[in-house]
Amino acid sequence: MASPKKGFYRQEITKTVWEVRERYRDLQAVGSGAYGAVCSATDRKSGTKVAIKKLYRPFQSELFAKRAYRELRLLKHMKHENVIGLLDVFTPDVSLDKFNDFYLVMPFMGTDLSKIMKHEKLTEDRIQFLVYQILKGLKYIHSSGIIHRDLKPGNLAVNEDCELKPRGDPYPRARVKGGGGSAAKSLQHSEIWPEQLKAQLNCLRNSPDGILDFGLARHTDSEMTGYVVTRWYRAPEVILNWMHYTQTVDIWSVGCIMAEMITGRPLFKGNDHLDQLTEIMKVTGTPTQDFVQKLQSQDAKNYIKSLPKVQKKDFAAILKHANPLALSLLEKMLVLDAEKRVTAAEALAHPYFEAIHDPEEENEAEKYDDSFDNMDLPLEEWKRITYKEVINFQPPQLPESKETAV
Ligand code: N61
Repeated sequence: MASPKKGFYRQEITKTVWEVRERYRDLQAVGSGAYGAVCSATDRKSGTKVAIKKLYRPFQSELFAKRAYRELRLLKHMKHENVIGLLDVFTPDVSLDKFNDFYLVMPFMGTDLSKIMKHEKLTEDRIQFLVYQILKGLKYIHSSGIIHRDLKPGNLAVNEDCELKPRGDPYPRARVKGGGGSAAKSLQHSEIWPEQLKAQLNCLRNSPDGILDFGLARHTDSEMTGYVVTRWYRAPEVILNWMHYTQTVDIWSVGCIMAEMITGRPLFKGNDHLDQLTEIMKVTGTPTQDFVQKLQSQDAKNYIKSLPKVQKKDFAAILKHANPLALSLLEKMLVLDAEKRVTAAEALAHPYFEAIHDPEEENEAEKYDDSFDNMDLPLEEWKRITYKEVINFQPPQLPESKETAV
């Protein structure tokens, strides 16, 4: 094996060779899955903790290569504080001819919403703040033309920024006392712990045994079958393949996540696809005639028409003691008819967020060109365009104060 490229070093981590830039130190395995592995590391240049993803043999087939290219392009496009983005991408290979591996560097996210919800009951003001940030991230993603499709608590990283942690206290969040949830408290809270509350949308898949799987691989049918978290946050039109879906599938997921933040329990825990639809309709009521007409599938139409009629329930009856403005927002997100659901941009302007809503923070993205998604290119072509993207990557500007000499 040739010696490492200048400025790179080599080490073995869980039976794989990692060859990374010298600025990244203290690599530690965080998880691995079918498509890659992730390590945490310290970035000596910025002094921050980062996550480095190494894709598993990205050019072993056209399919793997396309998936790798897609993840790189998506992550490169995302430049928003509530959406996972790229700090760096590099290859230890010296030329296109030798190009076989590349590494993606992202800000390290310490935990995710599913873990947080397991351990503690979220206070009213944290719920408001987190949902606001999720919606900001979603407005940004949607404005670029991308649909997330798989939003769930395990896909919402919550940053525990070490720099803001008071010394000697590993769990500063636990010290945040909440309660009543007045608007004034929300503001106070966000001023004290802005980073701890930062939610970021990503595509991290965390299976029950802690094995991570990432990226764009679609869930398999078996992963979506039975009593499984992977399906509980899915919009009804996705679960049952009712129609071509739109961006508001993600709004449905946010509604489910928000309800769970309030009660501490998943809202629609179906045992299987149809049971889940029954659970959903116990809340939304069986659909109206004009909705049934919109369905593309005749089978779906017949099935829905055959269901016993159920009245819509008031969210106040399901989520007792919840803030009336939170209920009003939920009523607008958890609408069976996708065309009638609020958009992320509309939801941000809802009175529930009045105290923290800042239109200047709610920016939009440039359009994302996904035309390659419908292309079948030869392996060498995927490799060439991926290499080009790696080489022409421009790192985000670091704040002056954080830059330290290596
Ligand atoms: O999140 C991704 N990939 C990703 C994100 C997205 C959108 C949200 C823009 C839609 N699409 N894709 C493909 N990858 C990823 C996530 C987590 C991860 C590695 C890669 O591992 C960690 C990241 C940070 N901290 C700890 C682990």
